[in-house]
Amino acid sequence: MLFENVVIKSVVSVDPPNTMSSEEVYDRLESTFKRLRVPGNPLIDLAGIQERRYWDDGVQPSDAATMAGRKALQQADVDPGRVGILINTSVSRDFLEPSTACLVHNNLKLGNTCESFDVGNACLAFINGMSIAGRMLERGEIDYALIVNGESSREINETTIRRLLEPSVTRKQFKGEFASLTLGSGAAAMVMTRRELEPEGHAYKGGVSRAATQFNNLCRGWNHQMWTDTRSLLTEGMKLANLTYTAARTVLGWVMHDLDHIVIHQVSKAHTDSFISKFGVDPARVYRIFPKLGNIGPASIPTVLSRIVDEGRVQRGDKIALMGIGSGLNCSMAEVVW
Ligand code: MYA
Repeated sequence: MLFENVVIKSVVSVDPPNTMSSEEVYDRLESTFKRLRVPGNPLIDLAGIQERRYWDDGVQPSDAATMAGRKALQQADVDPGRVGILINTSVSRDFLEPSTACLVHNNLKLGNTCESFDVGNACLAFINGMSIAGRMLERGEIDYALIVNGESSREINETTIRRLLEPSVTRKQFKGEFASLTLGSGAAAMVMTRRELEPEGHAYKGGVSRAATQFNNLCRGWNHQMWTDTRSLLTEGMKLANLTYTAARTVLGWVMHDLDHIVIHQVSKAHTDSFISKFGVDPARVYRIFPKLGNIGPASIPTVLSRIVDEGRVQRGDKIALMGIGSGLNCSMAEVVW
């Protein structure tokens, strides 16, 4: 769906304070790497992930999402009482119920007229959250929307390392669980509103989505374990991205070289290089956070957006493509004009 009256007021990210390097992961798994004759350190050499970050003990996904939400509201200078919808988009969650959004809503002291809920769609949920909020704003149902995300990967990183240390682990199992070692923690948030309330806001034009749910078995995760068919995911993900881009060309009128910044979901070096070569993109327009943060799921797109803005890379009027893809498979592409 396309929007004429929806703008972004602020976009922020919060990095966890602690670091786990891929050298450390290698050292802890050295016996398995050697026994399975894995050459080098694939986390660095193939995935391009040097480190990932994690929160202090006891910090829950809702706490991380709250930190980001508070920062976004402060940066937007918006009274929390005017927020009409809070959408939490985290894969990680404190409980099965209540929703993580309820916890964030209470932490931020949002009003009793502010609706809140979680949207779950693997790594794509933040863009889905923006799209839902955009529809409500465009219709004039609400004044301000807050989209939040808080991911915590420590538990799955640790349980995967412990499991892969078992002497019975085969090469097949190692490959199937490799992606879990690329996951990292992070948090991000965005305040969106209507153009008439914030004429200086940055236009969110909306976008297009495509699905290929016949591939819902390529990456399946639980709290303690995730299994991924990395090769098929890359192949089928790239095909779906191509299909979605074709729709974006028609609906949004995109021409790749007219896009000033291409903000893609951050998976790995293999995925980013493959995307750049298949789509013929100028690599300088594709900012990368995966080397330092790993794959932080839905937080990755708003985190990249906040980084390029904070580092002064974005000029007023720049065209920014947001390209998200999530296990399942679903893909969305949306445009922001800064
Ligand atoms: S789900 C999370 C997805 N995350 C990952 O897949 C983790 C990161 N993966 C990678 O970096 C690559 O897939 C790797 C393979 C490097 C693993 N374990 O030609 P190949 C080795 C360990 O098949 P590639 C999500 O985010 C092995 O030595 N090592 O390699 C949702 C092998 O040699 P051999 C492995 O497929 C969205 C060598 O690599 C593994 O190019 C995702 C070459 O093998 C393994 N599993 O890379 C959507 N596999 O075979 C994706 C191979 O001789 C679409 N090796 O042993 C992305 C679209 C981009 C963004 C677009 C936005 C719209």
